[in-house]
Amino acid sequence: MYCNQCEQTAKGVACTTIGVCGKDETVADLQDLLIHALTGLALFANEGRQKGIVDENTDRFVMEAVFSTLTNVDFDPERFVKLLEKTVELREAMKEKVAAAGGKTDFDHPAATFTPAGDLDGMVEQGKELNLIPSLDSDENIRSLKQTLLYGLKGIAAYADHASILGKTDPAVAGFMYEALAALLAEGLTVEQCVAVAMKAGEINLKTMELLDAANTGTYGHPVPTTVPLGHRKGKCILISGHDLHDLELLLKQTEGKGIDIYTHGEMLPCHGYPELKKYEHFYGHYGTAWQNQHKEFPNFPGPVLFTTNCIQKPRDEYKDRVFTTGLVGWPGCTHIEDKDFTPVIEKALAMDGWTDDVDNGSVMVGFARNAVLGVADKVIEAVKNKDIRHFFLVGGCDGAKPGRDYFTKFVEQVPSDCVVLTLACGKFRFFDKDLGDIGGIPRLLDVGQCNDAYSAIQIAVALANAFECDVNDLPLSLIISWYEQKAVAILLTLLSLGIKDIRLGPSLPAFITPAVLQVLVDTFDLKPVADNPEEDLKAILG
Ligand code: SF4
Ligand code: SF3
Repeated sequence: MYCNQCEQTAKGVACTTIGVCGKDETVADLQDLLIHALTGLALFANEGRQKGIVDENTDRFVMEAVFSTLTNVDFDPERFVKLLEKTVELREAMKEKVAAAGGKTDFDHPAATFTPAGDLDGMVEQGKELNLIPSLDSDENIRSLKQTLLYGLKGIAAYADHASILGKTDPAVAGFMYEALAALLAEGLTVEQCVAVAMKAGEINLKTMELLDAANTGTYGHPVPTTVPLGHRKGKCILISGHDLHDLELLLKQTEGKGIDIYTHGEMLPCHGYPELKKYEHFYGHYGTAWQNQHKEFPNFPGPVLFTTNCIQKPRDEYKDRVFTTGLVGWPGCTHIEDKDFTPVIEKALAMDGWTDDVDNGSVMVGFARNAVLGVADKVIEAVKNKDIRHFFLVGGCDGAKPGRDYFTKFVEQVPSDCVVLTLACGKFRFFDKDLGDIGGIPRLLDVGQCNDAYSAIQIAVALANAFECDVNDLPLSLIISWYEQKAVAILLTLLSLGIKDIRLGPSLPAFITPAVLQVLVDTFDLKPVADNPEEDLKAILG
């Protein structure tokens, strides 16, 4: 195996024997083989697009399959076998349609004719032989850019999948997915060509996140500022993790009147702000922090845990029997709920003790997405004009286990009192419970939402730029981004495609970026790694 798609990759180079995330060689080889098979399908689907062929089932399947290879989503080898078989089945069906429409079908790349072995072991062998990442290109810089593109595509697939679950799709997104997957197979690309496709990925990701925003707010209303208890109350309980709002709604409906309280974990925290979710009386509070702490936190939660998407870690034996998965997330040996009937989770909750006391651990505020923030835009603009607010910092992105991530905690702690911090995604758990007070009634810490709500943060920045009649880069706004998995890569590409400069990225730069590619990013976008300490960055930004 050779995987370096996430920030915690072994030795800052690549995981080659076992993933730091727990992904073993079997799953790594199957995931690589799946990407290979999908590039083959993409050759035909991309050609099909030129002939006006749009197959919604294929579009949806490809998003699910690509999303399944994102870090900390699916660790179950059997599911990859099925995805591989289905990919080739859909490829052959697409090939027939393309042929019937008079399109090109004689692609000579091996991905176009790939046949999976008859069993899991055979497929693992094929994945090993393929050696996907090293084989992407012989030129290390082109390979680096192709990896950037591939990982950005994984992020796009995640957002597209979330949006389509709530009925929002755009054929242009899948069309680009095919074009870009096919581009991974192209030989002789230049750096400029690769950068251009990566920038287009950023644009398409913005479109995809806009779809997801419309899906979430259209279904559940615009988030409103909401206080969320961090303690618990006596009673049976279920913890829900991941990012999927629809799964949460189904769980809330299925547990109504059963005497079970629902608690959010990780990226589900912002769900408390949605009117159509917060209306449930048994949707009680939030438990725990970011994904990397689940080994410490889950043993102490007296109920089952339902995972809806990333980030799952290998469940410890002491709680494995009460971890359930649904949707694309999977861990071998954990009960997977395919049909969204959460009865096994409910039965588990009823069989367990639940909380036996009431504990007040304080609370946090969520719900400062674009509608809420722009609803008080006048106040914000006036505060900036009066110099009550000097600067905005967007401190957000993924969390992770690296010790260097305390940079983000210290950064927020040291932000001067006349500055506002916007945050989103699970990186917020480094400081989410800090009381930063307010500036003239505007809270100094505003939780915009999940990583899935990056669109909302971008819209806030664009609206401020419009109000001040300036470019986003001329706003008193700085982006301090923490990354871990590939949704962050997609968001970064979006920010770059919007021409946003001077982003500080940490805790370390991606292992898949070569020095030459980094130089292109520095020269074009002033992208920089976070400094060793926040004082240095704050001084550089605020002068
Ligand atoms: Fe390693 Fe990250 Fe790949 Fe897991 S996803 S194998 S930790 S690089
Ligand atoms: Fe976090 Fe996995 Fe990226 Fe959604 S939950 S931001 S890491």
